[in-house]
Amino acid sequence: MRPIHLHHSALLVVDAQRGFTELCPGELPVPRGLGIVAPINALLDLAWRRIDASQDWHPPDHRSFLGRADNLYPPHCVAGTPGAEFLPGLETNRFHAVWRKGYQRDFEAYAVTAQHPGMPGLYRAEKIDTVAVCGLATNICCFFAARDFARAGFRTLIVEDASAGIDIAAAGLFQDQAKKDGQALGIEYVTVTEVMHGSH
Ligand code: VGL
Ligand code: ZN
Repeated sequence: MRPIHLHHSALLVVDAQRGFTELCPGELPVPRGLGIVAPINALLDLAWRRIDASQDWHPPDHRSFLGRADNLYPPHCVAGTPGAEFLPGLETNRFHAVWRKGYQRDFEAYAVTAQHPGMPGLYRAEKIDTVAVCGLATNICCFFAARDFARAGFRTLIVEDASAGIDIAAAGLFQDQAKKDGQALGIEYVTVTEVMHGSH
């Protein structure tokens, strides 16, 4: 991995929420979702120029929910409920900003950049050229955010062992396909160890 200059880099922690883990089995549990807490905390220790987090934050009748327009997922990460809270043990005090998304009933926002399209411009204005993405789910909300930053011209990495993925056949979202698409876009798939030893 080419070295990362932390002074010009942002860490983006995507949807590290209880509703995407076995803590909320009726929501949208991602296998090994709880296993990402320690690796994300290790990343949070580094001297990133910015640390942003996204938070899936749905109304109770969001279009993605079963029985609604998209009919894809059980209700998950409903605003103000336990499933919407960040993972226990996650060092959320390290977050500089939390970007909520998916809060409009009729608008799905897998990518935080779909809900907040000004983010790449903000990063550019702050002289950030590199974005490291981690969280849940690797092949869905992490992937789509990473894709948007890569398309906007940022060096973009997905830290795989600080993320966990899930295949959702009904939505046509698969882990191996997302990684192929990501690599074709130039997204670098890296490990926490590589970031820790390859950044300054
Ligand atoms: C996500 C499906 C629905 C995610 C969010 O964070 O990957 N996936 N809402
Ligand atoms: Zn959602």
